[in-house]
Amino acid sequence: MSDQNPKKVNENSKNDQLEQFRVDDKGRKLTTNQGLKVAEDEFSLKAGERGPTLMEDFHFREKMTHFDHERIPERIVHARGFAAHGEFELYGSLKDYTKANFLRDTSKKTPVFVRFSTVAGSRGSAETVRDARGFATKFYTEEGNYDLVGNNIPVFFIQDAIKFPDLVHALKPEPHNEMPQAASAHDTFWDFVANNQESAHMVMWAMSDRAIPRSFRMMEGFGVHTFRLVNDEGKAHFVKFHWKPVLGTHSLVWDEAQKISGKDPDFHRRDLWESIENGDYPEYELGLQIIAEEDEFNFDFDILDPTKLWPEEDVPVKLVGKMTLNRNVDNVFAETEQVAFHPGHVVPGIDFSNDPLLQGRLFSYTDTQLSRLGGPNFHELPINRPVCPFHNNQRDGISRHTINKGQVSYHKNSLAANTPSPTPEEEGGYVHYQEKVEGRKIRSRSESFKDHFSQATLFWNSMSKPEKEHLKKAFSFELGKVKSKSVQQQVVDMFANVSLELATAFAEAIDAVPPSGEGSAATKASPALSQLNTNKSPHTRKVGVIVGQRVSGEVAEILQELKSNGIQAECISDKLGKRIADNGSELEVMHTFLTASSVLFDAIYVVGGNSENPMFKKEALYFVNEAFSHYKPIGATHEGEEWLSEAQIVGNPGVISGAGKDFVPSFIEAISFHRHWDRKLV
Ligand code: HDE
Repeated sequence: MSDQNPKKVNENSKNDQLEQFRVDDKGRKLTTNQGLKVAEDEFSLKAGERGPTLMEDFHFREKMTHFDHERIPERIVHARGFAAHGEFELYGSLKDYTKANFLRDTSKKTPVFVRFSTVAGSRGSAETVRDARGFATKFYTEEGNYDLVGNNIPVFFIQDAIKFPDLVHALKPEPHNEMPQAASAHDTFWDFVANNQESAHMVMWAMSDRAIPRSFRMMEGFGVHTFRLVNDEGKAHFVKFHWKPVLGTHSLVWDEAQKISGKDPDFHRRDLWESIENGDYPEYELGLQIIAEEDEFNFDFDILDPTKLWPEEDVPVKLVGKMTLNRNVDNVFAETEQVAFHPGHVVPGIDFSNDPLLQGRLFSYTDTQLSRLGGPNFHELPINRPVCPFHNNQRDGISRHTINKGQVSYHKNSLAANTPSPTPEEEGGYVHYQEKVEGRKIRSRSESFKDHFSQATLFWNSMSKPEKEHLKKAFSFELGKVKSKSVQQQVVDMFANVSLELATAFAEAIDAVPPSGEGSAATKASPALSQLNTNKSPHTRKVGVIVGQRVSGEVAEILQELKSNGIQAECISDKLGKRIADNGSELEVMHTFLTASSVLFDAIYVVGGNSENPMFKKEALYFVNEAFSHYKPIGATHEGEEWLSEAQIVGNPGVISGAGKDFVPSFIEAISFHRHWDRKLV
């Protein structure tokens, strides 16, 4: 939790810049876009009261034309996204590794804008679908914008960018009937997987709990590719970027995720928005894994291969700074939708590697913005402008904002004393790392990219028992939706190379021929990959409190205690309104059984206390049983205690019942564990 006060945020230079574009229309006169005051806005100009509308009606045409174009083409991938502003602070100077100013000057707070997204779904799709999440950060540095355009999964499906259109065509809804929306559980995706086996490792991640995060605030971010950091002496190191959420990495369970898609399709954006509004600012630490250039070939994988991660036990993650998201956007379209990220937006001291996926991305992002944002001037949109000045000889084009003065728009020139002029490297001009490159022009893949299964098995070996069970179920679900028997069988046979146990389990579930052969003999594991080893904290967790018409004063005290531990307790009942506890304190019921659902909370606390409504207990027990089946912490006091006994769940892990001084600490501890997997479901 950050204690940043809002005043400091207002001092942020990006915010000052955006302020110039903010307009409040409230209380103003209605005008056309040319500033003409409008006398009538309800009737179009017609030839007679019952006559046709006239071409001359410039106001109608301006208003309607604008409306017709209020949607721009959505992003072809990552269409559904949500963003927030914040700042980045460095723990210590990284000058030994990089020239980048924002990574060496600890006195600086760099403004950032972060957009989280799903990949496959369209802009209106639900947020808790099974998918990778985009985690794109724009750092507005004094040396220009630096974009770290990452995902919440550290590897990718393919090794070469030329395959990206194929991957996305296979993943997106099938073209003949545009189904299914925001889902990989269909024939073309799995056909792609089986026939492009480099996807094995990322498929393991996509079928794991990582693909159904509890919150944007509780997921890791990864730059995926290997990049370079370059220092003042021109020495380079290979680097991988990580974001580590301070609250830990936590996920939903699949049944819950599916239900949330209906109950609250905006679940992730609501969570981010409300946390920031409440002052519970999401925080992520920036981590670097660094490999010296001389060690490039000392690994059993190619460090340029984006289907490979660097196990954290072999190459430790050095935490170098912290990002805090502390301000919601003013307007989703102007900021979140129009922001344009690009992995090629770098600053001196950050450079690329020859990862063939990264190389292709360096072309794609500008190209896609040209059609998505309508032309070459999208860098002038307020959210995309750097905070430092920018000058060059680029001119004109659709929606140009800048009014470039003067007669000269070419380099070199004498009429403007050869300005704008290049900056030498020593003074901060960007110079590409002078890597030696040699080779024939060929289309092929290096031998060192051909091992597709070792790290998929490493991932499997690193999972805890419940995580392995979730993987088996996810594969069984996804392939259970595939219609082609041949594709199902190909996938079983492919994943037998990763784990015989996994492939056998889902082969059985989908009635495919069980895999034969030995399976993988690899035993290496990386404990850092299991979410069971993540940070645990009760902070910002949401508890649904089921209360009736009568509430004991003790309950009000318990809720107060939960709140003072950073937990959000929200009351649910059969009717909205205030409840006066028997000690005189007041509770506000914010949700009813109709508007709330157990899946929207991290934990349930049942108090009870309603004898008049015969359905009350039934509704309360529905919440309890559902939360129990999703392994959530459940607390009960007063009448709720009896109800838990009736539900026969008392004594299970994470089920805390009985008023008394131990209740609150035990319940908080249970909440901090997130889920209680060693529970026997009845
Ligand atoms: Fe992207 N990707 N991508 N991608 N990507 C886009 O750019 C692309 C890849 C990522 O919130 C597009 O502005 C290619 C990896 C994020 O605005 C497009 C390849 C990673 C976002 C594009 C990849 C990403 C995008 C669509 C394979 C993680 C959303 C709209 C070579 C490291 C950014 C846009 C936002 C968006 C191309 C693979 C992350 C089409 C060709 C790997 C987070 O340009």
